[in-house]
Amino acid sequence: MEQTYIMIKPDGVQRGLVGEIIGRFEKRGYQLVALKLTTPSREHLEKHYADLAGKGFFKGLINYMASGPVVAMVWEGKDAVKTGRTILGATNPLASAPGTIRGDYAIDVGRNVCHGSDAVESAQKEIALWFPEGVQQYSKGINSWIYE
Ligand code: YYY
Ligand code: MG
Repeated sequence: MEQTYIMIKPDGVQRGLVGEIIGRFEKRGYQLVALKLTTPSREHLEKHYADLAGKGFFKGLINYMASGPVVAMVWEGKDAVKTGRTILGATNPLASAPGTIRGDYAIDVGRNVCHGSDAVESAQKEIALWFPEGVQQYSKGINSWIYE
């Protein structure tokens, strides 16, 4: 089964959106296989966002992401990476449809509440970076009511 790295950013934690965001993935049918509340170092965030190091917004992005605890999670299920991005909405919240997390709860791109891996390969890298200890493996009896 595919896994994706989903993170509630410091603004999502401060604004009390943790339960709401987790609930959307749970209710959709995805399975939580790793979860922690952690305040990442700038060095760790620079690794996570290494692909964006040349961008003008990079310094602001690192400052924002280092400003408080984040909720780091791994969600597992069919097509988890692409569907995870659909659940989050577009990078710019003003371009996100209502019904998505960003479309319901955010306005500015630099305060867009959540992160989701953009490809299976980046998901694997991000999961290894945030959960070097590994994730949980367990089966849920409800799966036969979610998957045919
Ligand atoms: O994957 P996603 O989070 O949707 O967007 P990325 O292009 O990977 O950028 C990561 C992060 O950077 C984005 O969630 C907000 C911030 N950002 C920004 O502050 N200003 C931009 N013009 C683009 C991205
Ligand atoms: Mg991205």
